[in-house]
Amino acid sequence: MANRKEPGTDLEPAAGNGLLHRRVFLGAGAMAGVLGAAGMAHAEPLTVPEWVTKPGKRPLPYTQPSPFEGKVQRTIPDQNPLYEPGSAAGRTPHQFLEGMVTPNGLHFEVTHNGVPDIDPDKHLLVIHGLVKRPLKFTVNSLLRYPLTSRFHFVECAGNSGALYGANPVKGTVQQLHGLLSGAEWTGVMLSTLLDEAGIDPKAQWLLAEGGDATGLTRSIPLAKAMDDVMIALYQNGERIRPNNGYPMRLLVPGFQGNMNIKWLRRIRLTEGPMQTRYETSRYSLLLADGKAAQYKLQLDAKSFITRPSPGYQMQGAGLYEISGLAWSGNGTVKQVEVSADGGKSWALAALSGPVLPKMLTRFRAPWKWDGGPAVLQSRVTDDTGYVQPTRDALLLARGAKAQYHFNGITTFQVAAGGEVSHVYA
Ligand SMILES: Nc1nc2c(c(=O)[nH]1)N[C@H]1C(S)=C(S)[C@@H](COP(=O)(O)O)O[C@H]1N2
Ligand SMILES: [Mo]
Repeated sequence: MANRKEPGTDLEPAAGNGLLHRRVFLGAGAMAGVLGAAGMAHAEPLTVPEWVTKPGKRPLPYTQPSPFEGKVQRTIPDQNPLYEPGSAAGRTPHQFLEGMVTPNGLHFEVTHNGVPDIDPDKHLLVIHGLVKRPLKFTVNSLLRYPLTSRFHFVECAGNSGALYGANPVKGTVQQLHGLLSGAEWTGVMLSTLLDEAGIDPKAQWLLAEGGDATGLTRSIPLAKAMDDVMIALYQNGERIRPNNGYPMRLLVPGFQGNMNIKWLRRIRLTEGPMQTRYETSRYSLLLADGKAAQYKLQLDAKSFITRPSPGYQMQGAGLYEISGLAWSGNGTVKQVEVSADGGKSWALAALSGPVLPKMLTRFRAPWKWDGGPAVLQSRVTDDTGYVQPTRDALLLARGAKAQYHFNGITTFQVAAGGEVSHVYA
């Protein structure tokens, strides 16, 4: 380095209110200065903790997280009496997680009529409608096809819907944005099976149906199905869990979570969309004039900070790492900016790779908190050039009736005492 400074002084400002250049993450010399900010001086002899003095426990056949991590749980609200029995949402605790992959036990869940108890040996998937040869598959016959593994997020179109509300919800990122998870999915590309069935040239859409009590059905454009839709059998290396669609689910990367049909039992090729309940009265974007936007299926780029976030208590002025998630249903995260002064100035965050299309991307930014009030925001730009809008801009464009697809900027206020809360900018 040409103009080398003493460790600890190499903290170049990148934006207002203490945001530092992401360069501090690169290079050992610079890191030494950064680590010095949080490391505690050590002088006394090392003591022997109790657990070092005796043999530990025998291993378990299927392990669980440490009991000391007991607070890291999905939140499951009580049954809403207005909805079908078994209707439930489980939200991912992003405030406690790191990296880009959600552990299977913490993957969010939206289930409209309970989780069916499916015997994989009795489950059938049928492909019919506008095809030359209707086909049926068992789990075992599907497993004989070439498998593909891809990392993709799933996000409910209702995720973050509370941010359309007039008053900011005083909640954690789990409450605000927990209907979102990311995983490595392995399965058979739907195009492989459709090619085998032989597509009738009249087919432009397909209907996918779930094998649960609600028989959830959604229409999917055939072009999307032929592009990157997968029949997923594995989630992060193990068979998909019952609540996420065991033994097989549809994965429709970047599109509304609701289209990722769990417990998939039927695909019917059609000329047009079928206007099912879940694409008309629900999960459609209601415009200001009361009409629904037809087929806004892709989820636009979005990001939020996971740390520090509400529930997190700052431990005094000094160096912190801001960490968060960014993603786009339209492509790949190009850049993430963070602000500590409510959007007046922005610093580029470092993207912690791999940065993959239609997958969560972890971003990080160094921040020297001066102990005073700060207003934290993140803003993603994807590779289509789309920039995440402010909440005000989104509300203006969407009108007063919108419920779904909220992707505006989230704002967290850090009070002088170090308490973090969700606010509107
Ligand atoms: N068959 C069926 N598929 C379904 C659902 C359902 O209730 N039944 N819920 C949908 C909704 S609304 C969402 S957001 C996603 C959530 O996927 P996950 O539960 O694996 O996170 O599954 C979708 N697929
Ligand atoms: Mo959903």
